[in-house]
Amino acid sequence: MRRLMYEAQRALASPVRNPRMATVIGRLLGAAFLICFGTGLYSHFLQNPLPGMHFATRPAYLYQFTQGLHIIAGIACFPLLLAKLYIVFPALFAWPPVKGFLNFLERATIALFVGASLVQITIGLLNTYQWYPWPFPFRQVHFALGWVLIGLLAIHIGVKLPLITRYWRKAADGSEPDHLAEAAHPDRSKNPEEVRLWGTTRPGGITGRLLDYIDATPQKTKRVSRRGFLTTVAVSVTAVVGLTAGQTFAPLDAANVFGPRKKGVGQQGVPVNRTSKQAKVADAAMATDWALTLVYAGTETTFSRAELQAMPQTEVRLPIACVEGWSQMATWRGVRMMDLADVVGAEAETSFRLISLEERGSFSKTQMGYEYVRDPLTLVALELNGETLDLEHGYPARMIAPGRPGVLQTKWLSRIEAISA
Ligand SMILES: Nc1nc2c(c(=O)[nH]1)N[C@H]1C(S)=C(S)[C@@H](COP(=O)(O)O)O[C@H]1N2
Ligand SMILES: [Mo]
Repeated sequence: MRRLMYEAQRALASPVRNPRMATVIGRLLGAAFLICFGTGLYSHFLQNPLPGMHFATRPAYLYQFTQGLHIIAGIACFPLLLAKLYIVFPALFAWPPVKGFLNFLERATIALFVGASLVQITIGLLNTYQWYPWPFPFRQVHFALGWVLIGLLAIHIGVKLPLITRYWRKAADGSEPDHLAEAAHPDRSKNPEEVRLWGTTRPGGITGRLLDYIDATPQKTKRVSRRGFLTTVAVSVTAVVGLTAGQTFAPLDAANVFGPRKKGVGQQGVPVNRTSKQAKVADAAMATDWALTLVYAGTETTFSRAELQAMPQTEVRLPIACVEGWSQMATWRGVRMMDLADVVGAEAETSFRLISLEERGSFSKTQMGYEYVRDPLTLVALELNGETLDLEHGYPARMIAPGRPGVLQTKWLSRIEAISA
């Protein structure tokens, strides 16, 4: 077995399978993980703020930017993670598989790390397509796994720190170290003990034929040069990012082949995530007696649509920036939220609860911190792109505010209640 494993490693040896390459790809992957974690936390706390948390409302595209980055970095992880696994693949054939307790812990955390990473980026990607082929709640699991991954990343970096620091820079003479290949080729190893131990004669019979097979198949992989490998990784990352980033980054829209949403597609040129049918609001939204109720200090004030239209109207350019990574800029017109707050006499630091006509659904009730209430760009919108708001975009009235995730831009508004501090 030992010999078989050794031969497997030898056969898999390649110029790209070395610790320098593992470090180069590893730090890109590490950076992508950190970006995903940071932007993910930001998105999470916007939706579930801890008591006393407040957020920047500007720039207005802040969330479009952070969440776009989250999805782009997450998508880039696919080729990067595959590249990393390709590089360290021969380590699977180390024999004995564990050399003591610490080594066991190290290998177990790596196994967990790889598994959890694959699950995380896969469910994240499927979520952008609104496809949930699993029985658990996506957000909670994605959030929890994020913490698990950051912990495992810290352990992994800690354990590999000596290697990482050693191979952080290119060797002084410009050559790339060939650590794994060296270890796998006894004839090239500097350790004579290793050479003597492994010898060169092959066993016969089945084992021998298996070795012949292993030795013959990876001929192609052996020829993978470092430059070719890095080019492949770079092209793959550029391709997967370039072909999806257009869903949030307008200049790349034409190349948006795989991104689940296209700009300009949908009623009034804006994509729709949840339809009036799915939300079961069509009847209530089209009812002639619809009115928006504001509740402050126990007093209810109602505004019919005509009354809202009679108030001063403001036009703003703000994006819908969905947590699922797509975003779309649009022109909205309606009543400033701060004007409504003033009409009912709300104090400057009053936050509100936004309640939709939609009766079920996790976004039928959301909260709006006073920093958004008091931002002059925050509107109870009545018009979109120069027309009366379409039913699918929240008719009779919907909330639109700068720097917030799409899920908090409540459609089909019904009530706006002050949250007593
Ligand atoms: N009441 C209600 N409002 C909602 C939603 C919802 O499910 N119910 N979906 C939100 C989500 S996830 C997004 S991205 C935006 C999309 O707005 P649009 O359909 O006008 O593009 O609406 C938000 N407002
Ligand atoms: Mo969304």
